[in-house]
Amino acid sequence: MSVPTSCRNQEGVALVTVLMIVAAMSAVAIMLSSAVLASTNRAKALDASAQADWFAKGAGAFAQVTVDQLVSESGAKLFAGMPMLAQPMAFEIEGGVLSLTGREASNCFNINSLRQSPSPGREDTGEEPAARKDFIALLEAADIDGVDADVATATLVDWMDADLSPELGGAEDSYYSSLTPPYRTSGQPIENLSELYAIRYFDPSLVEQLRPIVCAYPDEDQQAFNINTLGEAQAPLLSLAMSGALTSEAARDVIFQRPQGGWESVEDMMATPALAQISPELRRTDMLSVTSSHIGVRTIIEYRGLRRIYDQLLVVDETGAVKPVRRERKG
Ligand SMILES: [Ca+2]
Repeated sequence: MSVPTSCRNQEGVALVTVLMIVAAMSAVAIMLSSAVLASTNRAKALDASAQADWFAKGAGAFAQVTVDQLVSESGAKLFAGMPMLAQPMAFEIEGGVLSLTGREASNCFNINSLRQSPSPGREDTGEEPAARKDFIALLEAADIDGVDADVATATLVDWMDADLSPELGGAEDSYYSSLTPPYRTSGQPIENLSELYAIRYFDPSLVEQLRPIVCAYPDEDQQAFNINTLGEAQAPLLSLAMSGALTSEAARDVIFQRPQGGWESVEDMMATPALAQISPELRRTDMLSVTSSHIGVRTIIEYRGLRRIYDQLLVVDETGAVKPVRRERKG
């Protein structure tokens, strides 16, 4: 017995409908599984990120304890090539690796010292502040191309001072507000060297040349330089401490000839022929030391596909205690 044509047509329609429902259900199932997968990956990434933050906190505390131990064992007499400064300390963690690298951070001119009032500790005599004279001398010793040391210093002072009257050659809000986009001076100490890019005349070339010899610390004091960790790029600092009587090139030679393990004392270093011939009143030995007051630690955490970089600045106070003063995420 043959099936009527209308029945066959109805079966065909039902089959197509079923196929369409199956196709739609499959599409929904695929969408749901993609959404679940994306949400699982996101949850995993968030979990890894939270865990990396905990590792960073732990590493920060560990770095402080390690530096504290290093300082108490050595009396803060850090020298170039000592283990913590020469190579990173790496630790395997479940799912990754964590490394800590120490860095001498005392060997730099603290540009926030330019905020000091004239002749610190004395009455304002109208004299140019000592820190400003030093910064001008440093820029000259560093022989930075195409920069007028007086103008660059005046502009930097104007950026940080609270008033709105420009120094000779400097720049205040009246200059920055004419730029596109306009902005204003901070009137505050420099927080990070990258802020220098915003200041008139401080182009990337100048900032890069300054990086090895300047820093921006929360206090306005100038710390002594550690003669046993000075790098050759920091030779202008030694030239400054010798009141310019030693050229940066000659200072580089002195640093290059430093004995293994460093000098015992600043006096020992002064016995070096190149320094011994400099008149004693030009040798500002109070700017030099065999100990470190500022130590930086970089922590790199590589964990489940994440990479985190943190920089920490630790200060050794007069009692020898190590205190964290700044911590920033670099990447
Ligand atoms: Ca000013």
